[in-house]
Amino acid sequence: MKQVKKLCCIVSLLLTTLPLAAQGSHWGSVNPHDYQYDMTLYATITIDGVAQTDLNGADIAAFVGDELRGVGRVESKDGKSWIYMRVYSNSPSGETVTFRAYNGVNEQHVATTVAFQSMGQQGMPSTPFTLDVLNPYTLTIIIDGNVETSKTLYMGDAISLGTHKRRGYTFEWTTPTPATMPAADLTIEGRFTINQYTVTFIVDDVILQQVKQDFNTAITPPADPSKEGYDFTGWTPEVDARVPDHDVTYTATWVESFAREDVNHDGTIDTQDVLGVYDFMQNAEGDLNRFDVNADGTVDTQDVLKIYETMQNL
Ligand SMILES: [Ca+2]
Ligand SMILES: [Ca+2]
Repeated sequence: MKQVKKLCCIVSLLLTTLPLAAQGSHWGSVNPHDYQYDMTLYATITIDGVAQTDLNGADIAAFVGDELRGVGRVESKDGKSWIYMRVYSNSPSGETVTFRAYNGVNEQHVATTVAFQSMGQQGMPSTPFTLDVLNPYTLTIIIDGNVETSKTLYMGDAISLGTHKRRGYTFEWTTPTPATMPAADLTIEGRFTINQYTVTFIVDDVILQQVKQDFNTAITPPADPSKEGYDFTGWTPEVDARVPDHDVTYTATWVESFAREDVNHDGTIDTQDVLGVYDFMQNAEGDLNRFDVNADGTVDTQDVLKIYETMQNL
């Protein structure tokens, strides 16, 4: 029983000697004996740019890097209140002191920094200096229903929307896109819409077929056109299998059509064509296919006979 009582005494002694500022602070406590130098701060805060008249609940701590160097406590006198903080260091000057705040739910960012100076003082109870505390907010960017970005930003941070390009599609934002983060969570949404392009088929300067089609859908050309005295040789440029990312026009190309017997392509079948075949047989100059009237792969008297036969039947 005696021992229990003794233990209680030690515990209560420990509690009463703990620094006041450590009580209830989210940030823990600093042992002043670990440090040679200190400075004093008298601060007030803004939260998201709004000056705070009631500092109760403000839980501010000073850091150098990730090392806790001081914890603030709220003091009041004559109807005024301020945050009092001793900040410790083992360097008389040169360290940059940053601050962190906690609102009971979230850790908050503090934009203000102070250059450590041994024996230094920032602010006074009557004129405390201002620590700009910023609440964390979530920026969510949703593209076509999928979350592309979800990150923590603070009021005033620049919002980077990223670039959104897809071949054959047009991108648009469907919600406002502020340049900087407001003091609230923000969701920005955008979507891609497929583009349509005009696909045109032209025959001798006349539009044979013209349709607006979605990008990358299959192109179905019209049936091959025909005209007397000509053979259709295709579309130029060659018809794409699918709609490219621009309008396209295909134009019919033709070659004059001739009977196979009309080897000199003058529109009549006569002895001039026979002479043409003989000439090829002797010199083998020109396109064999053109003089190979019966299309058997060789140019010989059989081709001449074919011309004569046709001349007799005309
Ligand atoms: Ca001829
Ligand atoms: Ca032949």
